[in-house]
Amino acid sequence: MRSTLLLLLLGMSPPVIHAGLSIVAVDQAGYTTAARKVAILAAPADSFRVIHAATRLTVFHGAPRGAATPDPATGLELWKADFSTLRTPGEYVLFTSTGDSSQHFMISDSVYHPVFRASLKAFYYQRCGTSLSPAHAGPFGRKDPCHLTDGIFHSTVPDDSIGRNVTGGWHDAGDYGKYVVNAGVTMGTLLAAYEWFPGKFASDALNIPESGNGIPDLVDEARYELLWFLTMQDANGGVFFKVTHENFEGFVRPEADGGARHIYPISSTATANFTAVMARAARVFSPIDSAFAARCLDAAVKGWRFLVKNPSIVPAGGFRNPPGTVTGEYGDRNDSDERLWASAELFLASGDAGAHRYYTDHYASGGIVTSTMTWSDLGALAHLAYLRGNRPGISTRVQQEIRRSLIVYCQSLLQLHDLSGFGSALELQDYIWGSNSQVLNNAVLLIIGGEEGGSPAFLPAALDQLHHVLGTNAHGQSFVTGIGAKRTMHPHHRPSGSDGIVEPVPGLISGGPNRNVKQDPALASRFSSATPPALCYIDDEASYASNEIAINWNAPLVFVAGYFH
Ligand code: G3I
Ligand code: 9MR
Ligand code: ZN
Repeated sequence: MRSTLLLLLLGMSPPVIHAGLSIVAVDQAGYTTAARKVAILAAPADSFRVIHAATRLTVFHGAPRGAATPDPATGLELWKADFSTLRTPGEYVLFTSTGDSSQHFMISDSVYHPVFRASLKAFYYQRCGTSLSPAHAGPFGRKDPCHLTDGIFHSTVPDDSIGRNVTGGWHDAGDYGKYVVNAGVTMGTLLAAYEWFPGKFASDALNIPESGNGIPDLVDEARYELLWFLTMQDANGGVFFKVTHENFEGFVRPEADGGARHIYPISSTATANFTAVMARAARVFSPIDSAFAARCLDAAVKGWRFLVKNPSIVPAGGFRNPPGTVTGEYGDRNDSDERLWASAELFLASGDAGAHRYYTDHYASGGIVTSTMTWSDLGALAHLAYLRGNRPGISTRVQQEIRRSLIVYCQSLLQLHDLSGFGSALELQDYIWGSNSQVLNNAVLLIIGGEEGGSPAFLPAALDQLHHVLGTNAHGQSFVTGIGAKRTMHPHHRPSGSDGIVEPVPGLISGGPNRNVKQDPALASRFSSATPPALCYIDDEASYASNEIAINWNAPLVFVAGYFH
């Protein structure tokens, strides 16, 4: 709301939405020297030139290749300008013979370093229950801690009328709520990145309060969330669903957001996500802080016991908001994928035979890797954990089956990628709320598929997913705040909308195109069900269904940018 006001005051018109005309879309963070480099043009041109930004010298000259048919996701006719053989580091612009030009971009082997750093640092900015000092947060800091009474006095949990201290953790998204279910997939992804590729995620210099303590900042940042997780577990091992107001708060500073925040009842999806995360955390922390690792494992074991004792979904039918509450529901009527994930992680952390049996009894029901992970579908994370795990007693036969299934699934992603004008491995129906996270989670699968001996085309296709969210898309926009010349400027993010600073908090990724345009009024006023799905996006703070940010969307960005940096 703040940014719209600014524009009005300056007498400027609101941002024009890109109909896809005359765009020259590039990855605005840039390209590593050896990588494939392809700009996408939405208008025909006989030739294109890449120009060195400073010297204005033409360093590459080529002819675009046209697509035979319009791109289904955008309805656009598209052309590819391939300049892969340009490998000299520098800053460039691409011009077409018709006079269109790209945003500036870099070629260098460190282009994803800022993306990785910013996307991980973004979690620090999401911290709740603390102040953010100017030394670490610059202009995006706050003197006073927020939400210090979370859960202490108010509770919707029966028999828990005195409440409990559930301060800390990260704000979920553009709102200030804290939801265990969504934090589950987030933490699973972040800790997986570290567990599988520790060398790539070892930076201890992101300028968070813990930087320089000898522990990778990713692990320190994860611990901040884990400490909150621990507060959310009841004595019976079950885990409370969320901590929020009854209604979404206004666009106010976090520290100005007073009033009651409630703890909502225990759910089995929350408990299973918690169990999986705690088990993985136990493994990650074991060489770093064995006492903390033991605490995590103990919590995971209690969580698993609760699940074993309650074999059907809790509450019956899945968690629903009680009357009067409208905050995020993360509605999920099926907790079997969460249970599967918990079983795999607990077995890998402790060797628990019951958990192992649960995994091996259930892993193949309905196929193995059949979907990409989301907050509601943890199947892929369960299988990847088992595949990448090692523990005495692990079944190499099951691992081999998972590997084969993953590679088949990645082949289907590769096909989607090849059919897509802008290289995203999405089907038309995948352009839903948070679609950019689907793009990046597909990249995570392609990375692991590539690492596990799949096609040599998997890794370049994974990198194309990163290019897609960093600018090679129908909006010619980097969806990551602070990255790229034309980038998300008006995310649905309360801290960014209430700090009086033009630049939003950096390192956050927009949800992205959402074909269900009735899901917010800003989308509905611009688009209809006839709009091609990938066009249904607007960089407007009002558009929570296409331009909010969320921790579970940032986590795969950290994974993918960190992998390629
Ligand atoms: O899965 C179905 C798919 O089968 C169907 O074809 C498609 C067509 O409508 O819908 C899919 O469901 C979507 C679901 O997300 C799947 O992820 C729903 O339409 C969509 O409404 C739902 O959106 C969720 C949104 O909350 C509203 O409930 C987002 O995933 C979720 O990320 C978002 O989370 C919010 C929290 O509630 C509150 N905090 C902010 C956060 C981010 O916006
Ligand atoms: O701001 C809320 C956002 O974080 C949620 O994802 C979204 C989910 O429905 O809801 C947003 O809140 C809006 C509410 O739903 C309707 N009134 C306007 C609110 C945005 O300011
Ligand atoms: Zn807070």
